[in-house]
Amino acid sequence: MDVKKIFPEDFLWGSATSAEQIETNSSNDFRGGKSETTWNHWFNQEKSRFFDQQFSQNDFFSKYKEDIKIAKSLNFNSLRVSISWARLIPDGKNVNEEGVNFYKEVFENMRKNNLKVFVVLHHFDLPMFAQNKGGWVNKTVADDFAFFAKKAFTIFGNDVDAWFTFNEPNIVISGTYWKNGIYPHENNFKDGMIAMWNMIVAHHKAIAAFRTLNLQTKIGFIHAIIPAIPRSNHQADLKAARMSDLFEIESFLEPIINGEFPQELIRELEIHNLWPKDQILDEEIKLIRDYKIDLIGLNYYTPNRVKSLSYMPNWNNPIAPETHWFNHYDLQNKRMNPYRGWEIFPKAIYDILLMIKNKYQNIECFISENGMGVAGEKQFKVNGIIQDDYRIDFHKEHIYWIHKALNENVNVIGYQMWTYIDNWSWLNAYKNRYGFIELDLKTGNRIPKKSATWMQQLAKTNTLVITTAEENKY
Ligand code: BGP
Repeated sequence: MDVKKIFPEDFLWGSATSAEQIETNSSNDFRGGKSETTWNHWFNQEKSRFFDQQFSQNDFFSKYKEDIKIAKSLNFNSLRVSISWARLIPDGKNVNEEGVNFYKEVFENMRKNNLKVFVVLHHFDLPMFAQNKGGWVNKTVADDFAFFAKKAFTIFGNDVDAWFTFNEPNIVISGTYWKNGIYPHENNFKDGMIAMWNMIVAHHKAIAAFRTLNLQTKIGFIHAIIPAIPRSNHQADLKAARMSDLFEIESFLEPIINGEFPQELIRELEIHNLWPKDQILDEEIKLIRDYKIDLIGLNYYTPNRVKSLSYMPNWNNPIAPETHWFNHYDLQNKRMNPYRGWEIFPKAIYDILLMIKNKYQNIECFISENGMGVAGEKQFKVNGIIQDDYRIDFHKEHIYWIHKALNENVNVIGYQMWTYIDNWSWLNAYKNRYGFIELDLKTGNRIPKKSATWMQQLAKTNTLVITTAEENKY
C-alpha cells in the first residue's frame, strides 16, 4: 500500500551548484575576464591530485540557458548557484562588467523560469589574489570579502531571493589547514583557528554591509552539518562527540545565529594555548553580537561516528580535532555509500532539524544540500538511461524524515539536492556522479536518468509517495 506525505504548497524543491564546479570547461578557461582561483592554480601545479586529471568541464558559462531550462523541467521552483569572486572582481578592486552581465543574465533566466534565485558568495573558490596575501589567516582578506559582498549586493540586490555569505566554511577550514584537501593544505592547527575566526568576522562584515542597503531580500549562511554519534554512552566517548560537535557545528552556528563563539570551545583551546586570543578584536566581538541572519541552509550527507582517543596526543604538535580531541569510530556493518566512502544515515537529517528548532530559535531553515555520489553509473544503463533507483531511495528516505520534522513544527522551507546535473567534485573530479541528469563528458550532452522522472513527479505534486513497507523500514 502507498502512503502519501504532503508538503506545503510553497515548499521549495531545488538543487544546489557552485561556480567553480560548473562554469568553466578547463583549468585554463578564463573567458569573461575571470581570474585565477586556488583551484585553477592547484590543478595546474599538481594535476595528479585530481581524479583522472580532470578539471570542471560543465561549461555553464555558455550553456546556462540550457541548464536552467533543465532545472525547470524537473519542476524545481528554486536553484542555488554561486558568484565566482574571481569573476566579479578579478583583481580584488575593480568590478568586471563582463562578470556583471553574465550573472545578470543567469539570474534573469532563472526568474523567467520561475526559479527562486539563491546565491552564495563563497563556495570553496578563493581567488589567487586573496590567497597570495595568505588567504583566510590574513585579516585583510575578511575586508576584501566584505568589499566583494557589498558590490554584489549593490549590483544584484533584490534580483536575488536569498543571499548566502559562505557555503561550508567548516570544510574550508578543515580541508585547508587540518586535512590536506584544499589548497594550500597547510597542516597547521592554529592557523586553522585564526582562519576560522576571520571567516566568521568576514561573514558578519558582509551582513553589516547588507543591512545598510535596506534590501527587500533575505540573507543567510550555509553550513555542512556533520553530527557526531558517540561509540558508546561512556563518558569519554560522550566527551569525544561533544568536541566533534563543538568543532564541526557550534564553532560556526553559535556566533552566526546566537551571536557568540562557544565559551566551552574557547576553554578547551586555552588549556593547550591554541585559542588565538591576540588576533581577536573587541570590535569584532561586537560585530558578531550585533548582526544576525534571516535563514540557515543545512548541508547534510553523513554523520561523524566518534570515539575517545586511544593514545596520549602530542600537544606540541596539534594536527586536527580528530587526532587530538576524538577519533573516528568505524562501526561495523553500517550502511555505506561505498563510492564516496560515506555512511548513509537518513534519520540524522531529522535530528539536525530538531536541533535547529531547539537550540537555534527555530530560525527559518532549509536543507541546502543532500545527495548520493556514485561512480561508474554507466553500468546501470538500460536503453540509454541510467537506472539510479539507489538515488531515488536515498532521497525518498531523507525526505520522509524532513516531513516528520515539518510535522513537529520545524520551520523548514525547502529541500535542495546535490545536484541536478552531474558536476565536478573537486579532487574527485567526475568520479562520483550526483545528478538527476547525466553529463556525457565526451559530447557534453545532458541525459536524464531515471531519478529525473521521479523528481519531476515529486516536485509537481508536492507529495512523497512511499510504500508502508518502506515507512516501516525507515
Ligand atoms: C559539499 C560541497 C559541494 C559538493 C558536495 C559533495 O561539501 O558543498 O560542493 O561537492 O559536498 O561532495 P563531493 O563532491 O566531494 O563528493
